Amino acid sequence: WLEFDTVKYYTNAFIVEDSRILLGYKKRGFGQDMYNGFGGKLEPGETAAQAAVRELEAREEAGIVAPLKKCGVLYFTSENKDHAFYIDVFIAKEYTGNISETDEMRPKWFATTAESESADQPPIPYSLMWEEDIYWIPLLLADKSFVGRADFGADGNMRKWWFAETQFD
Ligand code: 6OG
Repeated sequence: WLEFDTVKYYTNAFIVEDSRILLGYKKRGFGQDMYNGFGGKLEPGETAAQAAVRELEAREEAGIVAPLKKCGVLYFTSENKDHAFYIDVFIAKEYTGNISETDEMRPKWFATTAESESADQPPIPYSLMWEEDIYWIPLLLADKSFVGRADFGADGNMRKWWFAETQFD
């Protein structure tokens, strides 16, 4: 059983179109060399929705403007961390702006249907993503809302997890 003094609050945003999803290859920091959505830690005085917009719009990450809707709540613990992670997940089904690489993230589109796969647009690379993503990304793609929790051991592997569909509004 793990106890944590602090929970750090993060956002994670995904752009999902009819047959593709935008992910970013993280070039540095936490989750380096893995694909993920675009997000980060809330700043003091900020709401999660504001932080999610800032992470996209302020060009800190992929330089994108998109109408975001909250679609998930995730909670993670790790035996290697002295804090737990609380993450609000956001989805946008359209965007404006040029998707561009930054110091932190290299964006790339992935196919969400077999028909839309191509050399440029491979299937979602679950083996290069956080281990629990495969449990909730399918709900995100199906336009469902979800909550879930995963607990990671000191070896970095997931020990226990639980994910469920829910409704926010
Ligand atoms: P920065 O350190 O870049 O914010 N994050 C996770 N995302 C997934 N899919 N699975 C996890 O399982 C995660 N733990 C953290 C939250 C880190 C970014 O990584 C996300 C943020 O979007 C353990 O500022």
